[in-house]
Amino acid sequence: MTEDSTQTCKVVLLGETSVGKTSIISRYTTNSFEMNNLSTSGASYANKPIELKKYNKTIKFEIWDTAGQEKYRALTKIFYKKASVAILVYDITKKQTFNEIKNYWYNQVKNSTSNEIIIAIAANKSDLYEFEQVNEEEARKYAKEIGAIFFVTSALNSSGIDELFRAIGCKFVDKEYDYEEDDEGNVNNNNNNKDEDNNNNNNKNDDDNNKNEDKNSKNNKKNKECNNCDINNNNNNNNFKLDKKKNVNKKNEKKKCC
Ligand SMILES: Nc1nc2c(ncn2[C@@H]2O[C@H](COP(=O)(O)OP(=O)(O)OP(=O)(O)O)[C@@H](O)[C@H]2O)c(=O)[nH]1
Ligand SMILES: [Mg+2]
Repeated sequence: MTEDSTQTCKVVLLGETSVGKTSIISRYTTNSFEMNNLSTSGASYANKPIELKKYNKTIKFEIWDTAGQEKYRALTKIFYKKASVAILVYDITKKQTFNEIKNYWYNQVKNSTSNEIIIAIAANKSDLYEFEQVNEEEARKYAKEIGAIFFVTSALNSSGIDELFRAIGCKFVDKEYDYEEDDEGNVNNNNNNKDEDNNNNNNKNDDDNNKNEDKNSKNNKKNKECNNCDINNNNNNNNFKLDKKKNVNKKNEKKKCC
C-alpha cells in the first residue's frame, strides 16, 4: 500500500455526559467495556487504523474523546475545531440527550468548523431498547435532514460500532459504504449477523453453518434492495439502519425481509 493510499482522519466524539462516548471508543479501539466508567474530564486520545481493501485505502483514525459535562464545554470546542468528523452521540433512553444534539452540539460543530466536516449520529445504548425515549425514525429523519451518517449502536454489545466507523471511513475517502467488508477489510457475507454467527458456531455443526452462510448471503442481497428491513439501502449513503432488537437478542430473532 502506498503512502497516498493512507489518510489520517481526525474524529471527535461529542454529546452529553453519560451517553457512552468513552465506551464507544473503548469498544472500537480495544474491544473492551466497563459498566462503571468514570466521567471524562478534559479529553483523551486513541487511534486505530482501518483498511478499506476494496478501495485500496488505509485510514488512520485519530479519535478524540471529550467531556460531556457542561462545565467542560469551552474546552471541548478546541477538539472539534480541527476535526474532519464529529460523531454526535445520544443515549436512546434519555430524550434530553437527543434534544441537546439538535439544539446545541450540531450548531456548535457547524458554526465552529469548516463546512466539509462529516457528521455522524450514534444512537447509543440500543441494548436498552425497552427503555427507549427517542423515536428512532424521528432521529433517522433528523440525520437525513442534516446530511449525517446515522447508526444505532451499543458499546455494551458492540452492535453498530465497527459499522459506524467503516461508514465514516468510506465517506471520508468519498466512497460508498460497503456492507460486505468486515473490520479487517475482508469480504464478509454475514456482516449483518455477527452474533448470530457466534451462536451458530457454538450450537451447530459445520454443515449447519455452511447452510446458514448460504442463507445469510441471500438475505444480505435481499436486504440491500429492501427499504423496510435490517439495512436501509435507499441509495442515501448517509443513512443506515440496523434492527435495534437484533442488536440485543440476535439469537432468538429471525432475519426478516419483505
Ligand atoms: N447499557 C449500556 N450502557 C452503556 C453503553 N455505553 C455506555 N454505557 C454506560 O453508560 C455510562 C456512561 O458511559 P461513558 O462512556 O462514560 O459516557 P460518556 O459519554 O463518556 O460520559 P462523559 O465522559 O461524562 O461525557 C457507563 O456506566 C457505561 O458503562 C451501552 O451501549 N449500553
Ligand atoms: Mg467519557
